[in-house]
Formats: sequence, C-alpha cells, structure tokens
Amino acid sequence: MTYTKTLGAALLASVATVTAASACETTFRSSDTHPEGYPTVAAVEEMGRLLEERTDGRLCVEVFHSAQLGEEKDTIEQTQFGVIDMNRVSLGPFNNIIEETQVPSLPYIFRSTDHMHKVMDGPVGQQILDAFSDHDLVGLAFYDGGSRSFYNSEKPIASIDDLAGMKFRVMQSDMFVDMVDALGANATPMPYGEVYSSIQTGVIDGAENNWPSYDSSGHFEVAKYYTLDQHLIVPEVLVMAKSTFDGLSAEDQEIVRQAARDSVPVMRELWAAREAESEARVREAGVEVISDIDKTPFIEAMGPVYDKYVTSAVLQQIVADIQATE
Ligand code: BDP
Repeated sequence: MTYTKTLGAALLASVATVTAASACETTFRSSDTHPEGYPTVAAVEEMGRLLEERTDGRLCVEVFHSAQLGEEKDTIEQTQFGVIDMNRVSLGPFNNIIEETQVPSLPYIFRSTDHMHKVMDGPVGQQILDAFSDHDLVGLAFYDGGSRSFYNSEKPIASIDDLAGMKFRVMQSDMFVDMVDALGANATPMPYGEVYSSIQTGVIDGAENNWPSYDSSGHFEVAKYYTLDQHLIVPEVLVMAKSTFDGLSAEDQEIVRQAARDSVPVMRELWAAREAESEARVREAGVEVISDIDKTPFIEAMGPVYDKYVTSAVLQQIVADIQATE
C-alpha cells in the first residue's frame, strides 16, 4: 500500500472513531492485520474493555482489524509518528528497527511455547519491552504467535534438500531473508496482504506461518503442502505510540500497562483454542501436512544466521539468558 493510500485509510478511520466511540472521552486507535475474531484482535479488544471499565469510560480502544490502517511496516511507522495510537504486530517487522527484537525472532531459539512464555514473562521480556522506548514506542505486552512452518504450492517438503531453489515470502526482516538463504532457498520479503496473490500467480512458491494465519489468510487454498519444521516461534507484541502514552497521567499510564498485561492470559487461551481449530480446518480442507521430519539439519543450518546477527554483547547476553531459562 502506498503511503498516500495508507494515510487516506488512516484519516477515514479516524472519522469512524468519532462516530463509533463517541461515549468515550479518548479512544485509542489500534491496528491489526488480522480479521475480526482472530485471537490478537480479540485480545486487544479485551484490553480495551478492561481499560474502559477501570477508567469509568474515560479511556477506550478501537481495533482496526484486517489491515484497515495498512500493512505492518507502514503502521509501525505511523505508530512511531503517533498517527496510530496502538499496534499489535509480530516482532519480525521490528527486527530491522530494534536490535533486541532479533533475539526472540531467531530460528529455533525457543524450545517450546512454554519456554517462550517463561522467557517473555521474565526479565528478558521486560528488557525487550524497554527497548521500544528508544524508538518512539512503548512496549506493553507480548502475545502468542505459535510456531511458524513452511508451506508451498509445489510439492511436499520432507527435508532441507527439498527446499533448494524454492522461493518463499518472509516478513520484512533481513534476518528472515538470511534464514531462508541458509536453508538453501530464496526469500522475498513482502507485506502479508500480498502473499495470497503472489502464490497464486507463481511469483513465490510459498511462505511460512502458524496454523491460524495459514488458515485465516486463505493461503492454504493456494499452497496446500504444509511442512511442520517449526523454525520460528516469534512472539507478537502490543505497543503504544510514545507520544500518546506521554500524554497520559502517571496513573492512567499504569492502568494502560496493567490492562495490557491482563489481556495476556485471555489471549493465550484464545490462541491455544484457535491453533487447534485452524489445524483441523485446513486438514479438513485437504492440506497435506508433512509432520514426520528431522529438524536437526534445519537447526544446524542456522549457525550462520546466529553468527551474523548475534554480534553485540547485549544480544549475546540475551541469547545466553534465553538458553539458560528452564
Ligand atoms: C502472523 C502475525 C502477523 C504478521 C504475519 C506475517 O500474527 O503479525 O503480519 O504473520 O507473516 O502470524 O506477516
């Protein structure tokens, strides 16, 4: 989406806010690429409900789902400018902007979703949330993004050799381009909203994502081979524009932070249910799932990615802290 179009959509959306949320004194506009009912959208709505309740209707949130405000890379910029108040995004598109976000986005860094929860709920998570404040943003909470695996329109991929020369879309993060390169395939970074037609027209062979996104985006309709290599467990993050946050009283800032934290357990429950539902739905639709795969060569191939990105002492420490978390 061009900047002008995005801005046009943002302006239109702000008009909508005035009519839809007139009962609230202040309504924060929050962006999400996913459709209504998706766990991230529902979680931010829950956060807004808590906020409204705890401020007697002074502060509310309206979620603009389905990328109404634009694709993630653009909406991140707009949130930094304070044009959008809040944003729920994968950590991936932050990788090129906030170095610390690269670590929890590294392939195979987490052993499981439980491990990811322990890390992101602890001091490492706090350190990464704090890193947003140097970039005109306030990190509020982490949400689940499941594990991401490759899918494609061409053939069942059962080993790393099958990936050779294939073309996959990745999120707009240099690290993910290098990740796909290290696996012997080619990566094209592009906005989420362009993936469906790019697979359909053969511009790319496939992409990689979790069950709920593979399902809700409809990508399974055009790329029916899903290989459970689970190379990434990338947390999602809820951020607020620093200018919006700075405009609040200290008391309201704490209410905002707490409402975001309190939406996390709700999100986790919705996420777990939705993962199972989406997996069942795409299997039912005829997707061929390749689950019997040896992940060891995938993990071993990631050495160069770690070498290239985990260079500073700060990032090395975060990697060590994550690995030491039981
Ligand atoms: C989904 C994330 C979303 C990303 C999308 C993508 O929830 O934030 O935009 O992947 O691949 O899983 O771009």
